[in-house]
Amino acid sequence: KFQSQLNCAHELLDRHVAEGHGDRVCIRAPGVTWTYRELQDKAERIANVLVRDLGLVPGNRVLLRAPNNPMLAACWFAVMKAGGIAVATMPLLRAKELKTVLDIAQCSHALCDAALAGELEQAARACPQLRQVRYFNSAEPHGLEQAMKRQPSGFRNVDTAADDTCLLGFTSGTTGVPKATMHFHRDLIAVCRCWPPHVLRARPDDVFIGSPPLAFTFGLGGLLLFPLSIGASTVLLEKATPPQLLEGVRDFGATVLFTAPTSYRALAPHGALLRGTRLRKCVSAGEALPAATRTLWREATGIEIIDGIGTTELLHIFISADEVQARPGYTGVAVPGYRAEIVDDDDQPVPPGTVGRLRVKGPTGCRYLADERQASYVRDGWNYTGDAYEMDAEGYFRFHARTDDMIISAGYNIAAPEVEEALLQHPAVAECGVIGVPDAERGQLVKAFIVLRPGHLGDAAMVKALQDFVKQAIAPYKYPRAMEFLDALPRTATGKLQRFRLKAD
Ligand code: 3SK
Repeated sequence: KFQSQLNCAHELLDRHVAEGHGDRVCIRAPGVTWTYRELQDKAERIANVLVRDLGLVPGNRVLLRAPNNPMLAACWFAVMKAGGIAVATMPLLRAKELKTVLDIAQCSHALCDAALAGELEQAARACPQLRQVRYFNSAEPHGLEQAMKRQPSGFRNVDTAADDTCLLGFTSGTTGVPKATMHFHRDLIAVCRCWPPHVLRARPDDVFIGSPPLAFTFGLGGLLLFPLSIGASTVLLEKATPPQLLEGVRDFGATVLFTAPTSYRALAPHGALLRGTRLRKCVSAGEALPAATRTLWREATGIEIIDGIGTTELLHIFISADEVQARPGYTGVAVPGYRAEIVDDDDQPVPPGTVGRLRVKGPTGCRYLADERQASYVRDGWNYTGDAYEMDAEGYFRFHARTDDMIISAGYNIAAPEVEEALLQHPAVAECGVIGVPDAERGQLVKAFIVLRPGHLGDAAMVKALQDFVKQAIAPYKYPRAMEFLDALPRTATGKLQRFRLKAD
């Protein structure tokens, strides 16, 4: 059987050096600037450590654990070059969660930032398959940097097939049971050739920055694959809270920002500070972008957000709209290269304007590693994302809910995010999450969990004010009949609201 050969490290990194752009700035972080040649040099030394010192053979799985920093990027490329499979993990994972990942992925090697050693050491004791662990960003004699010094620069990339797996992306989903999604070398190149050139349209002189971890495929694409695929530069911040992002955009002259709606909302009051900076493109994904947040951001900064929806299963964004196409309340249209449809419960396409299940087909797709949920995610070549959407006659897609976030109350279908969006327009509301709770009379009752902005009180008067507000904003039957005030909402490490935890409480 003919197999085309492709190693994504060549396309994303080595090619730039070979084409004479080795001196271009590739990665920046506070106190660090690496050119493309420097990143290649580090990645090749690490690849040599992996193969010569640690006995890695192609196909071995390597757990990567670090906040977003240059050494994490170098380790990631080293694994690609050596023909390994990168298993990137969220920095906040605890030992128990790490053990689950190590077991599902059957990792034989791990490269970990020394600052995050504790939980990995604990997990490793219960994972005999994990044979080799090395720590970086430390001066200790057995650290990765010391081992790199003993290795030559220069490494002949393993001649991987285009459809060899190179990445296991973990998705906790909203249910909390993790699944590993397998991606090939060619998938990583495919996502660089679909959304970025058609929607983002960045340039080699762009400077990317953002908050999503490289362990989340939204962050991997936005902060590593996409900038490097066009020879641009990326800023990796270990901590990217809203104030740190603001500072980062200004200090590094960032031009392209990737973050989530919650972060745009928190940044918006300081948006005026971004006027006069080089920032020109702002991308939102990870959860639905409320129309109110889009407006808030445009008014504060003058920049129209590029919204998009992707999934870890499909690797990156497949529905999106650029600044000109953007329509408030709509995610956008199918990204060139992908097809998207709305179907009913029998998998039959529905007419425009009808809410149904979103299914998507394209150059990337879901391949769960040994997980029976594959059969329900992929049917007849279509990926069923688990989102309820509607498409209008012009092919614009409007998000309604996760299919399991639909609340059915007294016969009405109520999309939790729609109620959340209405609540978020009230000046006292900082964050909110809406779920359906069992109710004898109505089947389900709409319940809102609310985090108030400082200076507001969660008393009976506030409940009434918010209920009246929602009744004015959307169909009155959708108003939250139950309400609870919290200090914070449960979110995943990537910032997604965990409605299942609100349901469990
Ligand atoms: O959640 C999303 O919208 C997303 C976007 C890009 C890549 C991955 C994901 C999950």
